Amino acid sequence: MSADLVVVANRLPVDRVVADDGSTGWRRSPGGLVSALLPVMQANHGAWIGWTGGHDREMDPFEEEGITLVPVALSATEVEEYYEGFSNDTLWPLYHDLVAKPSFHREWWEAYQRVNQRFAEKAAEVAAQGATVWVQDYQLQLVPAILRTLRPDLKIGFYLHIPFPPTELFSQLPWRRELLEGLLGADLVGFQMPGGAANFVRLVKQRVGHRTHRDRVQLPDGRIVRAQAFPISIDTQRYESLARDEAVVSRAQEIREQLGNPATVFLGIDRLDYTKGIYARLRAFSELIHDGEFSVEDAVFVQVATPSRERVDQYRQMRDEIERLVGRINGDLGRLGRPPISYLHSSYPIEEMAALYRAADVMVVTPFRDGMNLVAKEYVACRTDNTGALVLSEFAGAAAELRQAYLVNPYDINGMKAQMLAAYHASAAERTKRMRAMRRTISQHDVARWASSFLRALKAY
Ligand code: GDG
Repeated sequence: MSADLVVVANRLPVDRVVADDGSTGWRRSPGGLVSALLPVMQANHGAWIGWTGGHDREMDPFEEEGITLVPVALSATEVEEYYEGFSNDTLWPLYHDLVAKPSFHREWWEAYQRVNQRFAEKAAEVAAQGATVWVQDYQLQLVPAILRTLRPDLKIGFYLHIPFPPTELFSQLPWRRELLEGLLGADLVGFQMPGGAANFVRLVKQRVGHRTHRDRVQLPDGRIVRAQAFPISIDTQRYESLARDEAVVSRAQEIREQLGNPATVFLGIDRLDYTKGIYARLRAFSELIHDGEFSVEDAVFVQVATPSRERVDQYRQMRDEIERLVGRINGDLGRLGRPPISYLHSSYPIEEMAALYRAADVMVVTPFRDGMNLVAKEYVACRTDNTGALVLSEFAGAAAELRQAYLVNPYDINGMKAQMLAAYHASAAERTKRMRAMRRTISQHDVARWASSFLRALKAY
């Protein structure tokens, strides 16, 4: 097999499904990355290398959605050490400003190296002569350098979906130099924000000792690596047309009725993750009721918390803390049939997500640190009538583009309360003015444009 465009990601773009008769098949995973990349991959004899999500035996490549899928097998121990361990309990907290304390374990690092080697070998096997390989995200930062050694003929791009931390934080990592050298195997290293790219270049100079100039790193062998920002986005049109769909419109109406037709519906939708600031935001909302700013008849908060990484300890603890808080708030401030917070620990089809976005007057997105945050952009895309208000953390990448949101510092509960209240009281004209401007931004910057601008920059190299 020889593919001209190869994507290497932790997960394949499909999920295994079991039918009623017990037979198994594959279904395309939800998410913008998959729908943005599929058309380019279909047009370029594409191959996608990734883990299936289970504890697998070796599996042969197969065709699905017009591209070749190449499964990578992970043992149960590797899932524990490479994925839950090094990726999600070392790198994830370290790259998100130490919102939680990262664990450093030498066995996890060894598994991370081993698994990265396996992904790189697969890519070397399936890529055609001179092909383009695009490696995705923090789980695979060693792949570019391993792949370059195996296949110097390839064009290699890397994209980091999460923030790249400041030098002082990154430097805690016992394997900091190896990770930087791993990334330097790429021709182009893409980040969400210019700040991440600048952090990377500074670290390379400091820790690896290469010469750098602006967004360029000069390697001793003459090769140049560029580090640039490519802020990711969503399939804007898809969300707009979903939001206009009749079934979605009437479901949005029904959601408001089920909530008891309050004047204002606040909404939060997040993976249940400690970076997302769910606890502080619910506390801020409850204090507004407690302070008498509005009552449970006036406003309710719907919080969807999608289950995530449930085998990692810190996630279990955080879930307990949030659920205790919700219970306390509803117990203290609720009335019969009127809990101030409707908390849903569940995931939903995209149509239900669009209905929730349509049903919400104020969307509250308050991560302590977030590479981009697509939920904020999806909300804006679904407000096709220019209504609604967005409360958004300054520390989400999305804040650089969605300047007309009610921006907050999620560490400042009083500041957050003030902005939630400003969004609550804003006139229809004020909300429309802000929403219209944000909608213009995301209609011009969608995920297809993100993918094509990265690939164009890589090819132009
Ligand atoms: C990482 C970075 C960066 C959530 N619950 C359901 C559901 N979702 C969808 C949302 C959204 C996506 O998941 C979450 O994306 P975010 O960007 O908000 O956050 P992360 O998962 O942390 O993503 C982030 C992103 O990568 C892309 O580069 O923006 O900063 O952390 O699309 O809609 N979708 C469905 N049901 C759910 O219950 N269908």
